Amino acid sequence: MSVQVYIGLGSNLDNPETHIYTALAELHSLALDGVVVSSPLYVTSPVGPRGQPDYVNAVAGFNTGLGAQELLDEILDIEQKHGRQRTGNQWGPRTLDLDLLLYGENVIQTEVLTVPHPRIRERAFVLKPLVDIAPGLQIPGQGDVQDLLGGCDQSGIKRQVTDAE
Ligand code: A4P
Ligand code: MG
Repeated sequence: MSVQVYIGLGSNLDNPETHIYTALAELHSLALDGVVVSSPLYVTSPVGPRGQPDYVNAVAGFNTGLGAQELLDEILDIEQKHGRQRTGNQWGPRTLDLDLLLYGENVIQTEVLTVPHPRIRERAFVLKPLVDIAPGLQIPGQGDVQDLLGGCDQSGIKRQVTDAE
């Protein structure tokens, strides 16, 4: 079995760029062929409580042989390795957030897992990097990623400029 999956990465604490690059490397162990396609990094204005630092966001795509629940468990483990603390502050600052955005074309609703991720369509910080690596992708029940991005406010989304550029 091989399923194409997409993971959203976000960080706004404790050197976010390093958390994102390290997490992208860690995702390789979950990919069937070890290949992970990653978007550019974006610096994004926080959605949620004010007064928190800007985020760094990216999206990764790969094929996996893991089931959806196994994959969720693995990404929650990676979050823990990055010192993620759940403070109960919804949408509050975090060292690393990994969201399972899409698991093939599956629609999944269990007590602990909702796929597609419930807030994809409202979030330019997810849609913009997703369009970069998967233009034309259809989100089950919601439509084309590019159309969804066109309906979002993209003003708070800036490409991260790295030393290499
Ligand atoms: N869970 C259910 N479905 C999923 C899924 N598809 N992927 C459950 C991942 N987890 C899923 O997650 C709580 C539980 O959700 C997990 O244990 C899992 O069983 P969490 O990471 O503790 O919760 P959270 O991330 O704080 O909440 P939520 O509502 O998922 O937050 P979001 O939607 O991820 O938003 N602003 C910018 N600019 N950039 C950001 O990245 N992120 C957030 C968090 C807020 N504002 C942001 C950003
Ligand atoms: Mg989350």
